[in-house]
Amino acid sequence: MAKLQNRLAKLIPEWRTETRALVKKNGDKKISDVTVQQAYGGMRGVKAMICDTSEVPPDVGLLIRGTPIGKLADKTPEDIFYLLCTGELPNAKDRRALSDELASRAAVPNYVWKVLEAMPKDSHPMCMLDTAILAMERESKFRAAYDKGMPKEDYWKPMLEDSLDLLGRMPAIAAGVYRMRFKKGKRIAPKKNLTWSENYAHMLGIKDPSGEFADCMRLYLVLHCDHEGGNVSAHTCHLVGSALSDAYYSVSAGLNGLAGPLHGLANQECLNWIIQLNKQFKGKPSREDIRKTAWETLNAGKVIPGYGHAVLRVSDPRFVEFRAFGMKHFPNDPIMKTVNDVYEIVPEVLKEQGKAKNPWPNVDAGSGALLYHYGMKEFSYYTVLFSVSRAMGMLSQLVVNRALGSPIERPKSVTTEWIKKNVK
Ligand code: HAX
Repeated sequence: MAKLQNRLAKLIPEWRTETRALVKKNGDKKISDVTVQQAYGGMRGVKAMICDTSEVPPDVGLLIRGTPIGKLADKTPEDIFYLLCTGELPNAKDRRALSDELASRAAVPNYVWKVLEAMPKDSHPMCMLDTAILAMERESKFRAAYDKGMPKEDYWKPMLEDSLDLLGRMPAIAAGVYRMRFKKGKRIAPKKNLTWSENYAHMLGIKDPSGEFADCMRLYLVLHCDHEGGNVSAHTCHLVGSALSDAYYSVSAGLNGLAGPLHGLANQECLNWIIQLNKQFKGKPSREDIRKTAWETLNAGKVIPGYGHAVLRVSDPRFVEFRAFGMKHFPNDPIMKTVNDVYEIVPEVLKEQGKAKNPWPNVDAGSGALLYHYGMKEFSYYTVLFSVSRAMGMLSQLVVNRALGSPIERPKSVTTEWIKKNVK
Protein backbone atom coordinates (compact mmCIF):
# COMPACT_ATOMS: atom_id res chain seq x y z
CA MET A 1 0.00 0.00 0.00
CA ALA A 2 1.13 3.58 -0.43
CA LYS A 3 0.14 7.17 0.02
CA LEU A 4 -3.08 7.91 -1.89
CA GLN A 5 -1.44 10.06 -4.58
CA ASN A 6 1.28 7.47 -5.25
CA ARG A 7 -1.11 4.56 -5.26
CA LEU A 8 -3.35 6.30 -7.79
CA ALA A 9 -0.36 7.16 -9.97
CA LYS A 10 0.36 3.43 -10.13
CA LEU A 11 -3.24 2.31 -10.69
CA ILE A 12 -4.47 4.87 -13.20
CA PRO A 13 -2.37 3.71 -16.18
CA GLU A 14 -3.68 0.17 -15.56
CA TRP A 15 -7.30 1.41 -15.50
CA ARG A 16 -6.75 3.36 -18.69
CA THR A 17 -5.32 0.37 -20.52
CA GLU A 18 -8.15 -1.83 -19.29
CA THR A 19 -10.99 0.55 -20.22
CA ARG A 20 -9.50 1.41 -23.62
CA ALA A 21 -9.24 -2.28 -24.45
CA LEU A 22 -12.77 -2.91 -23.20
CA VAL A 23 -14.25 -0.15 -25.34
CA LYS A 24 -12.15 -1.17 -28.35
CA LYS A 25 -13.29 -4.78 -28.14
CA ASN A 26 -16.92 -4.24 -27.12
CA GLY A 27 -17.71 -0.67 -28.13
CA ASP A 28 -20.72 -1.62 -30.25
CA LYS A 29 -22.30 -4.05 -27.75
CA LYS A 30 -25.64 -2.98 -26.26
CA ILE A 31 -26.07 -2.63 -22.48
CA SER A 32 -29.51 -1.02 -22.36
CA ASP A 33 -32.69 -0.32 -24.28
CA VAL A 34 -34.75 2.74 -23.45
CA THR A 35 -38.53 2.67 -23.38
CA VAL A 36 -40.90 5.60 -23.67
CA GLN A 37 -41.84 4.98 -20.03
CA GLN A 38 -38.18 5.38 -19.02
CA ALA A 39 -37.68 8.52 -21.10
CA TYR A 40 -40.66 10.19 -19.39
CA GLY A 41 -39.99 8.47 -16.07
CA GLY A 42 -36.69 9.90 -14.89
CA MET A 43 -34.57 7.37 -16.84
CA ARG A 44 -35.06 4.71 -14.17
CA GLY A 45 -33.00 1.63 -14.91
CA VAL A 46 -31.34 3.02 -18.04
CA LYS A 47 -27.72 1.86 -18.01
CA ALA A 48 -25.95 4.77 -19.63
CA MET A 49 -23.04 5.79 -17.45
CA ILE A 50 -20.04 4.29 -15.68
CA CYS A 51 -19.30 4.63 -11.98
CA ASP A 52 -16.51 2.49 -10.52
CA THR A 53 -16.50 3.79 -6.94
CA SER A 54 -19.68 2.02 -5.86
CA GLU A 55 -22.78 0.20 -7.08
CA VAL A 56 -26.25 -0.49 -5.74
CA PRO A 57 -27.64 -3.89 -6.71
CA PRO A 58 -31.38 -3.46 -6.01
CA ASP A 59 -31.63 -6.63 -3.92
CA VAL A 60 -28.44 -6.07 -1.90
CA GLY A 61 -27.83 -2.37 -1.47
CA LEU A 62 -24.65 -0.35 -1.47
CA LEU A 63 -21.33 -1.98 -2.35
CA ILE A 64 -18.26 0.20 -2.08
CA ARG A 65 -15.81 -1.08 -4.68
CA GLY A 66 -17.50 -4.46 -4.34
CA THR A 67 -17.65 -4.63 -0.52
CA PRO A 68 -21.08 -4.46 1.17
CA ILE A 69 -21.38 -1.27 3.18
CA GLY A 70 -22.39 -3.29 6.26
CA LYS A 71 -18.93 -4.88 6.24
CA LEU A 72 -17.34 -1.43 6.30
CA ALA A 73 -19.41 -0.08 9.18
CA ASP A 74 -16.48 -0.22 11.60
CA LYS A 75 -14.14 1.73 9.30
CA THR A 76 -13.17 5.40 9.33
CA PRO A 77 -14.05 7.90 6.59
CA GLU A 78 -10.34 7.99 5.69
CA ASP A 79 -10.50 4.25 4.98
CA ILE A 80 -13.56 4.82 2.87
CA PHE A 81 -12.18 7.70 0.80
CA TYR A 82 -9.02 5.71 0.08
CA LEU A 83 -11.15 2.71 -0.87
CA LEU A 84 -13.44 4.78 -3.09
CA CYS A 85 -10.48 6.27 -4.94
CA THR A 86 -8.32 3.18 -5.32
CA GLY A 87 -10.45 0.09 -4.72
CA GLU A 88 -8.22 -0.85 -1.77
CA LEU A 89 -8.41 -0.28 1.97
CA PRO A 90 -5.35 1.54 3.31
CA ASN A 91 -3.07 0.05 5.93
CA ALA A 92 -2.78 1.85 9.28
CA LYS A 93 0.16 3.97 8.14
CA ASP A 94 -1.55 5.19 4.98
CA ARG A 95 -4.80 5.84 6.82
CA ARG A 96 -2.89 7.99 9.28
CA ALA A 97 -1.11 9.75 6.41
CA LEU A 98 -4.45 10.58 4.81
CA SER A 99 -5.81 11.81 8.16
CA ASP A 100 -2.77 14.07 8.57
CA GLU A 101 -3.04 15.25 4.99
CA LEU A 102 -6.70 16.25 5.47
CA ALA A 103 -5.88 17.92 8.79
CA SER A 104 -3.07 19.91 7.16
CA ARG A 105 -5.59 21.30 4.67
CA ALA A 106 -8.33 22.12 7.20
CA ALA A 107 -7.84 25.89 7.49
CA VAL A 108 -10.85 27.74 6.08
CA PRO A 109 -10.07 31.07 4.39
CA ASN A 110 -11.47 34.01 6.31
CA TYR A 111 -13.47 35.33 3.36
CA VAL A 112 -15.65 32.21 3.54
CA TRP A 113 -16.84 33.19 7.01
CA LYS A 114 -17.48 36.74 5.80
CA VAL A 115 -19.61 35.45 2.93
CA LEU A 116 -21.59 33.26 5.35
CA GLU A 117 -21.98 36.07 7.86
CA ALA A 118 -23.39 38.31 5.12
CA MET A 119 -26.15 35.83 4.30
CA PRO A 120 -29.67 36.26 5.74
CA LYS A 121 -29.84 34.67 9.20
CA ASP A 122 -32.62 32.32 8.17
CA SER A 123 -30.73 30.89 5.18
CA HIS A 124 -31.00 27.12 4.91
CA PRO A 125 -27.84 25.42 6.23
CA MET A 126 -27.53 23.60 2.90
CA CYS A 127 -27.56 26.90 1.03
CA MET A 128 -24.85 28.16 3.40
CA LEU A 129 -22.69 25.07 2.85
CA ASP A 130 -23.05 25.16 -0.93
CA THR A 131 -22.35 28.89 -1.04
CA ALA A 132 -19.20 28.44 1.06
CA ILE A 133 -17.94 25.74 -1.30
CA LEU A 134 -18.66 27.81 -4.38
CA ALA A 135 -17.01 30.87 -2.84
CA MET A 136 -13.73 28.92 -2.61
CA GLU A 137 -13.67 28.18 -6.34
CA ARG A 138 -10.99 30.84 -6.84
CA GLU A 139 -8.60 28.45 -5.08
CA SER A 140 -9.03 25.61 -7.51
CA LYS A 141 -5.69 24.05 -8.41
CA PHE A 142 -7.36 22.29 -11.31
CA ARG A 143 -8.55 25.54 -12.84
CA ALA A 144 -5.13 27.18 -12.31
CA ALA A 145 -3.32 24.26 -13.95
CA TYR A 146 -5.86 24.10 -16.79
CA ASP A 147 -5.46 27.81 -17.47
CA LYS A 148 -1.69 27.35 -17.64
CA GLY A 149 -2.15 24.42 -19.99
CA MET A 150 -1.67 20.86 -18.79
CA PRO A 151 -1.84 17.55 -20.64
CA LYS A 152 -5.11 15.67 -20.37
CA GLU A 153 -3.52 12.66 -18.69
CA ASP A 154 -2.54 14.89 -15.75
CA TYR A 155 -6.05 16.27 -15.11
CA TRP A 156 -6.62 13.90 -12.21
CA LYS A 157 -3.66 15.23 -10.23
CA PRO A 158 -4.90 18.78 -9.52
CA MET A 159 -8.43 17.32 -9.26
CA LEU A 160 -7.16 15.14 -6.41
CA GLU A 161 -5.45 18.17 -4.87
CA ASP A 162 -8.73 20.12 -4.99
CA SER A 163 -10.54 17.10 -3.57
CA LEU A 164 -8.19 16.84 -0.59
CA ASP A 165 -8.38 20.60 0.00
CA LEU A 166 -12.14 20.57 -0.10
CA LEU A 167 -12.49 17.45 2.04
CA GLY A 168 -9.97 18.85 4.51
CA ARG A 169 -12.02 22.00 4.94
CA MET A 170 -15.51 20.57 4.86
CA PRO A 171 -15.80 19.55 8.53
CA ALA A 172 -14.72 23.01 9.70
CA ILE A 173 -17.07 24.74 7.27
CA ALA A 174 -19.97 22.45 8.11
CA ALA A 175 -19.37 22.81 11.86
CA GLY A 176 -19.02 26.58 11.41
CA VAL A 177 -22.38 26.66 9.60
CA TYR A 178 -23.95 24.76 12.50
CA ARG A 179 -22.62 27.08 15.17
CA MET A 180 -23.37 30.26 13.22
CA ARG A 181 -26.82 29.33 11.90
CA PHE A 182 -28.08 28.00 15.24
CA LYS A 183 -26.35 30.52 17.49
CA LYS A 184 -24.21 27.98 19.30
CA GLY A 185 -21.42 30.43 20.08
CA LYS A 186 -17.96 30.88 18.62
CA ARG A 187 -16.47 28.48 16.14
CA ILE A 188 -14.36 25.73 17.69
CA ALA A 189 -10.85 25.17 16.34
CA PRO A 190 -9.86 21.69 15.17
CA LYS A 191 -7.54 19.63 17.40
CA LYS A 192 -4.31 18.05 16.28
CA ASN A 193 -4.22 14.26 16.22
CA LEU A 194 -7.96 13.81 15.81
CA THR A 195 -9.25 12.00 12.74
CA TRP A 196 -11.41 13.73 10.14
CA SER A 197 -14.68 12.63 11.73
CA GLU A 198 -13.48 13.09 15.31
CA ASN A 199 -12.56 16.66 14.49
CA TYR A 200 -15.95 17.28 12.89
CA ALA A 201 -17.68 15.96 16.02
CA HIS A 202 -15.38 18.08 18.18
CA MET A 203 -15.97 21.29 16.16
CA LEU A 204 -19.75 20.88 16.28
CA GLY A 205 -19.46 21.30 20.05
CA ILE A 206 -21.98 18.64 21.08
CA LYS A 207 -21.27 17.39 24.62
CA ASP A 208 -19.69 13.97 24.26
CA PRO A 209 -18.02 12.75 27.46
CA SER A 210 -18.12 9.09 26.41
CA GLY A 211 -17.03 9.61 22.79
CA GLU A 212 -20.25 7.91 21.65
CA PHE A 213 -21.38 10.89 19.57
CA ALA A 214 -18.00 10.94 17.79
CA ASP A 215 -18.48 7.27 16.99
CA CYS A 216 -21.97 8.00 15.71
CA MET A 217 -20.49 10.69 13.45
CA ARG A 218 -17.87 8.26 12.20
CA LEU A 219 -20.60 5.82 11.29
CA TYR A 220 -22.76 8.56 9.78
CA LEU A 221 -19.91 9.76 7.56
CA VAL A 222 -19.02 6.21 6.50
CA LEU A 223 -22.55 5.13 5.62
CA HIS A 224 -23.53 8.16 3.50
CA CYS A 225 -20.33 8.25 1.45
CA ASP A 226 -21.50 7.22 -2.03
CA HIS A 227 -24.44 5.57 -3.79
CA GLU A 228 -23.28 4.82 -7.35
CA GLY A 229 -23.39 7.34 -10.18
CA GLY A 230 -26.99 8.02 -11.19
CA ASN A 231 -28.52 9.55 -8.05
CA VAL A 232 -29.30 13.25 -8.32
CA SER A 233 -26.27 14.58 -6.44
CA ALA A 234 -23.68 12.21 -7.90
CA HIS A 235 -25.03 12.60 -11.39
CA THR A 236 -25.21 16.39 -11.13
CA CYS A 237 -21.63 16.53 -9.87
CA HIS A 238 -20.50 14.23 -12.65
CA LEU A 239 -22.37 16.19 -15.32
CA VAL A 240 -21.00 19.56 -14.21
CA GLY A 241 -17.52 18.04 -13.84
CA SER A 242 -17.74 16.58 -17.33
CA ALA A 243 -17.56 20.12 -18.71
CA LEU A 244 -14.16 20.27 -16.92
CA SER A 245 -15.64 22.49 -14.25
CA ASP A 246 -13.50 22.08 -11.15
CA ALA A 247 -14.34 20.33 -7.89
CA TYR A 248 -15.77 23.45 -6.21
CA TYR A 249 -18.27 24.07 -9.02
CA SER A 250 -19.12 20.40 -9.36
CA VAL A 251 -19.56 19.47 -5.70
CA SER A 252 -21.51 22.62 -4.91
CA ALA A 253 -23.85 21.79 -7.80
CA GLY A 254 -24.21 18.18 -6.67
CA LEU A 255 -25.05 19.24 -3.14
CA ASN A 256 -27.73 21.61 -4.42
CA GLY A 257 -29.40 18.45 -5.67
CA LEU A 258 -28.88 16.68 -2.36
CA ALA A 259 -30.81 19.55 -0.76
CA GLY A 260 -34.06 18.42 -2.42
CA PRO A 261 -36.79 16.75 -0.31
CA LEU A 262 -36.90 13.66 -2.50
CA HIS A 263 -33.15 13.17 -2.00
CA GLY A 264 -30.97 14.18 0.96
CA LEU A 265 -33.50 16.46 2.62
CA ALA A 266 -35.67 13.42 3.34
CA ASN A 267 -33.75 12.80 6.58
CA GLN A 268 -34.94 16.15 7.93
CA GLU A 269 -38.50 15.41 6.83
CA CYS A 270 -38.40 11.88 8.15
CA LEU A 271 -37.44 12.81 11.69
CA ASN A 272 -40.05 15.53 11.62
CA TRP A 273 -42.67 12.94 10.69
CA ILE A 274 -41.58 10.69 13.57
CA ILE A 275 -41.56 13.53 16.09
CA GLN A 276 -45.02 14.74 15.08
CA LEU A 277 -46.22 11.18 15.48
CA ASN A 278 -44.77 10.99 19.00
CA LYS A 279 -46.19 14.39 19.90
CA GLN A 280 -49.64 13.50 18.68
CA PHE A 281 -49.71 10.25 20.65
CA LYS A 282 -47.94 11.46 23.80
CA GLY A 283 -44.63 9.76 23.08
CA LYS A 284 -46.10 6.29 22.65
CA PRO A 285 -47.89 5.81 19.34
CA SER A 286 -49.44 2.36 19.12
CA ARG A 287 -49.11 0.23 15.99
CA GLU A 288 -52.65 1.29 15.08
CA ASP A 289 -51.76 4.99 15.55
CA ILE A 290 -48.79 4.56 13.23
CA ARG A 291 -50.84 2.75 10.62
CA LYS A 292 -53.55 5.45 10.75
CA THR A 293 -51.02 8.30 10.49
CA ALA A 294 -49.24 6.61 7.57
CA TRP A 295 -52.55 6.33 5.72
CA GLU A 296 -53.37 9.97 6.52
CA THR A 297 -50.04 11.02 4.99
CA LEU A 298 -50.70 8.97 1.85
CA ASN A 299 -54.31 10.13 1.57
CA ALA A 300 -53.12 13.74 1.79
CA GLY A 301 -51.12 13.03 -1.39
CA LYS A 302 -47.77 13.12 0.44
CA VAL A 303 -44.93 10.64 0.53
CA ILE A 304 -43.79 8.92 3.72
CA PRO A 305 -40.25 10.22 4.06
CA GLY A 306 -37.51 7.68 4.59
CA TYR A 307 -39.34 4.94 2.67
CA GLY A 308 -39.07 3.90 -0.97
CA HIS A 309 -36.15 4.15 -3.33
CA ALA A 310 -35.53 4.63 -7.02
CA VAL A 311 -33.15 1.66 -7.19
CA LEU A 312 -33.27 -0.38 -3.96
CA ARG A 313 -35.78 -3.17 -3.46
CA VAL A 314 -34.75 -4.23 0.06
CA SER A 315 -34.29 -2.52 3.42
CA ASP A 316 -31.37 -0.20 2.90
CA PRO A 317 -28.30 -1.75 4.58
CA ARG A 318 -27.35 1.73 5.75
CA PHE A 319 -30.66 1.94 7.64
CA VAL A 320 -29.92 -1.50 9.07
CA GLU A 321 -26.58 -0.23 10.45
CA PHE A 322 -28.07 2.96 11.89
CA ARG A 323 -30.86 0.99 13.52
CA ALA A 324 -28.34 -1.46 14.99
CA PHE A 325 -26.31 1.43 16.42
CA GLY A 326 -29.40 3.04 17.98
CA MET A 327 -30.72 -0.23 19.38
CA LYS A 328 -27.30 -1.01 20.86
CA HIS A 329 -26.73 2.35 22.53
CA PHE A 330 -30.20 3.67 23.39
CA PRO A 331 -32.95 1.11 22.81
CA ASN A 332 -35.31 2.90 25.22
CA ASP A 333 -35.12 6.30 23.56
CA PRO A 334 -38.74 7.11 22.58
CA ILE A 335 -37.78 8.39 19.11
CA MET A 336 -35.68 5.30 18.43
CA LYS A 337 -38.56 3.12 19.59
CA THR A 338 -40.91 4.84 17.18
CA VAL A 339 -38.39 4.53 14.32
CA ASN A 340 -38.35 0.84 15.07
CA ASP A 341 -42.14 0.51 15.21
CA VAL A 342 -42.56 2.56 12.03
CA TYR A 343 -40.16 0.13 10.34
CA GLU A 344 -42.53 -2.70 11.24
CA ILE A 345 -45.69 -0.93 10.03
CA VAL A 346 -44.98 1.45 7.14
CA PRO A 347 -43.77 -1.19 4.66
CA GLU A 348 -47.07 -3.04 5.21
CA VAL A 349 -49.02 0.16 4.56
CA LEU A 350 -47.04 0.99 1.43
CA LYS A 351 -47.54 -2.56 0.18
CA GLU A 352 -51.30 -2.26 0.79
CA GLN A 353 -51.37 1.03 -1.09
CA GLY A 354 -49.47 -0.66 -3.89
CA LYS A 355 -47.86 2.38 -5.50
CA ALA A 356 -44.28 2.48 -4.23
CA LYS A 357 -42.08 -0.08 -5.99
CA ASN A 358 -40.01 -0.36 -2.84
CA PRO A 359 -41.90 -0.24 0.47
CA TRP A 360 -38.73 -0.60 2.56
CA PRO A 361 -36.80 2.03 4.53
CA ASN A 362 -33.97 3.96 2.91
CA VAL A 363 -30.95 5.55 4.60
CA ASP A 364 -32.98 8.53 5.81
CA ALA A 365 -35.50 6.54 7.85
CA GLY A 366 -33.36 6.23 10.96
CA SER A 367 -30.31 8.48 10.77
CA GLY A 368 -32.05 11.54 12.24
CA ALA A 369 -33.06 9.61 15.37
CA LEU A 370 -29.40 9.11 16.21
CA LEU A 371 -28.53 12.77 15.85
CA TYR A 372 -31.59 13.78 17.85
CA HIS A 373 -30.62 11.45 20.65
CA TYR A 374 -27.23 13.14 21.01
CA GLY A 375 -28.86 16.56 21.25
CA MET A 376 -28.56 17.73 17.68
CA LYS A 377 -32.15 18.84 17.25
CA GLU A 378 -31.85 21.21 14.32
CA PHE A 379 -33.38 19.09 11.57
CA SER A 380 -32.55 21.49 8.80
CA TYR A 381 -28.88 20.80 9.51
CA TYR A 382 -29.05 17.05 8.91
CA THR A 383 -28.49 17.21 5.17
CA VAL A 384 -25.26 19.12 5.81
CA LEU A 385 -23.91 16.11 7.69
CA PHE A 386 -24.99 13.93 4.79
CA SER A 387 -23.18 16.32 2.44
CA VAL A 388 -19.87 16.15 4.27
CA SER A 389 -19.94 12.41 3.81
CA ARG A 390 -21.29 12.41 0.26
CA ALA A 391 -18.50 14.78 -0.78
CA MET A 392 -16.20 11.74 -0.50
CA GLY A 393 -18.20 9.92 -3.14
CA MET A 394 -18.56 12.89 -5.43
CA LEU A 395 -14.89 13.82 -5.23
CA SER A 396 -13.62 10.27 -5.71
CA GLN A 397 -15.89 9.96 -8.75
CA LEU A 398 -14.49 13.22 -10.14
CA VAL A 399 -10.91 11.99 -9.66
CA VAL A 400 -11.64 8.66 -11.33
CA ASN A 401 -13.47 10.33 -14.21
CA ARG A 402 -10.60 12.74 -14.80
CA ALA A 403 -8.20 9.79 -14.66
CA LEU A 404 -10.18 7.94 -17.30
CA GLY A 405 -10.58 11.04 -19.44
CA SER A 406 -14.40 10.85 -19.33
CA PRO A 407 -15.85 13.12 -22.01
CA ILE A 408 -18.40 15.88 -21.63
CA GLU A 409 -21.81 14.31 -21.00
CA ARG A 410 -24.46 15.10 -23.57
CA PRO A 411 -27.35 12.66 -23.98
CA LYS A 412 -29.85 13.27 -26.76
CA SER A 413 -33.27 14.57 -25.83
CA VAL A 414 -36.33 14.18 -28.06
CA THR A 415 -39.60 16.07 -28.21
CA THR A 416 -43.06 14.68 -27.51
CA GLU A 417 -43.75 15.21 -31.23
CA TRP A 418 -40.73 13.00 -32.02
CA ILE A 419 -42.09 10.29 -29.73
CA LYS A 420 -45.51 10.49 -31.39
CA LYS A 421 -44.00 10.21 -34.86
CA ASN A 422 -41.42 7.55 -34.13
CA VAL A 423 -43.15 5.22 -31.69
CA LYS A 424 -45.89 3.10 -33.01
N1 HAX B 1 -44.52 7.28 0.23
C1 HAX B 1 -45.58 7.42 -0.59
N2 HAX B 1 -45.55 7.19 -1.90
C2 HAX B 1 -44.38 6.73 -2.40
C3 HAX B 1 -43.26 6.52 -1.60
C4 HAX B 1 -43.34 6.83 -0.23
N3 HAX B 1 -42.33 6.71 0.60
N4 HAX B 1 -42.26 6.07 -2.39
C5 HAX B 1 -42.75 6.01 -3.64
N5 HAX B 1 -44.04 6.42 -3.64
C6 HAX B 1 -44.91 6.61 -4.80
C7 HAX B 1 -44.28 7.62 -5.73
O1 HAX B 1 -44.53 8.97 -5.29
C8 HAX B 1 -44.97 7.30 -7.04
O2 HAX B 1 -46.25 7.86 -7.00
P1 HAX B 1 -46.94 8.46 -8.33
O3 HAX B 1 -47.09 7.28 -9.24
O4 HAX B 1 -48.23 8.98 -7.83
O5 HAX B 1 -46.02 9.49 -8.86
C9 HAX B 1 -45.09 5.78 -6.95
O6 HAX B 1 -44.99 5.45 -5.56
C10 HAX B 1 -43.99 5.04 -7.70
O7 HAX B 1 -42.76 5.54 -7.26
P2 HAX B 1 -41.45 4.60 -7.26
O8 HAX B 1 -41.16 4.23 -8.68
O9 HAX B 1 -41.60 3.51 -6.28
O10 HAX B 1 -40.36 5.59 -6.68
P3 HAX B 1 -39.52 6.67 -7.47
O11 HAX B 1 -38.32 5.99 -8.03
O12 HAX B 1 -40.33 7.47 -8.38
O13 HAX B 1 -39.08 7.64 -6.28
C11 HAX B 1 -38.29 8.20 -4.14
C12 HAX B 1 -38.12 7.26 -5.34
C13 HAX B 1 -37.14 7.95 -3.17
C14 HAX B 1 -38.21 9.65 -4.62
C15 HAX B 1 -39.65 7.90 -3.46
O14 HAX B 1 -39.66 6.58 -2.96
C16 HAX B 1 -39.98 8.86 -2.35
O15 HAX B 1 -40.50 9.96 -2.62
N6 HAX B 1 -39.67 8.48 -1.05
C17 HAX B 1 -39.90 9.37 0.06
C18 HAX B 1 -38.81 10.42 0.12
C19 HAX B 1 -37.50 9.81 0.53
O16 HAX B 1 -37.40 9.06 1.48
N7 HAX B 1 -36.42 10.18 -0.19
C20 HAX B 1 -35.06 9.74 0.12
C21 HAX B 1 -34.56 8.65 -0.80
C22 HAX B 1 -33.16 8.23 -0.47
C23 HAX B 1 -32.22 9.30 -0.84
O17 HAX B 1 -31.99 9.64 -1.97
N8 HAX B 1 -31.64 9.92 0.13
O18 HAX B 1 -30.83 10.91 -0.12
